[in-house]
Amino acid sequence: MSGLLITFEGGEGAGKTTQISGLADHLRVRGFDVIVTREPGGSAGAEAVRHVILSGAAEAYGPAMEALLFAAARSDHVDQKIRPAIEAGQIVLCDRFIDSSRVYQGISGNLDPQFMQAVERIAIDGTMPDLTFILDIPADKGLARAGLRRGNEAADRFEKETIATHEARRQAFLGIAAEEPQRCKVIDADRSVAEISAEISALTDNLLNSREGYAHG
Ligand code: Z5A
Repeated sequence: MSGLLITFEGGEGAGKTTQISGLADHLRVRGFDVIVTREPGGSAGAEAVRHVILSGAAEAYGPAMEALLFAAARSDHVDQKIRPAIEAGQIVLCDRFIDSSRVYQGISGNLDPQFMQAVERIAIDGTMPDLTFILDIPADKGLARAGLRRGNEAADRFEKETIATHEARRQAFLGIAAEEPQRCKVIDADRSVAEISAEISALTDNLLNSREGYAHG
């Protein structure tokens, strides 16, 4: 039986990492074999590229360069980790994936949609998420959470951008969800961790129950 790919998307501090951990626990209790991973990164080659991108070292070379670096990292991650796990029947929970590139590079970077589609196609080579949770929160609230967690550490390449940029990205994520309602579920992330977890677990259970062979883990 083939596994599943479930991705988590949204702005900074939306709670993706927190919710992935909660869903992993829920699914493991149900008896599923779960792996948790993230982008950029998740495989040795992709983690090497992660540092280059998040340090801001590539920023000066423009959004197309960054889009290609994210795609290179994603290609390695899909080949080395995600696709083998799905083929082995595991449920892969991934913190950010294609929608982050569509929003941060494609829309914020104002890149040609055809360029972005071509790059995405090469990077994932047919490995699309089965389900995507878009954690939606006003940008100022998400940034405040991310700031609290970061403490005295410096903001990264993306965190230091303006509230207006973050809010535009929020709208871009909602736009993707409106275009792909079957795959993307918008989750109100401005609630307690427990409330959000309960909704995400229920939606995931619905998907699993609808797939033959998954009903009992
Ligand atoms: N990027 C890109 O441009 N293109 C791409 O293709 C990809 C990525 C894949 C990765 O940064 C950056 O790369 C990202 C986009 C860009 N931009 N930035 N920055 P990262 O991996 O370092 O960080 P992130 O993905 O942005 O994570 P995050 O937003 O900073 O955090 P989060 O995972 O969404 O949230 P969290 O760690 O679960 O929670 C944050 C804090 O809030 C933490 O202290 C929690 O305890 C707290 N929290 C969580 N939930 C709640 C609730 N419900 N109430 C109150 N407090 C909460």
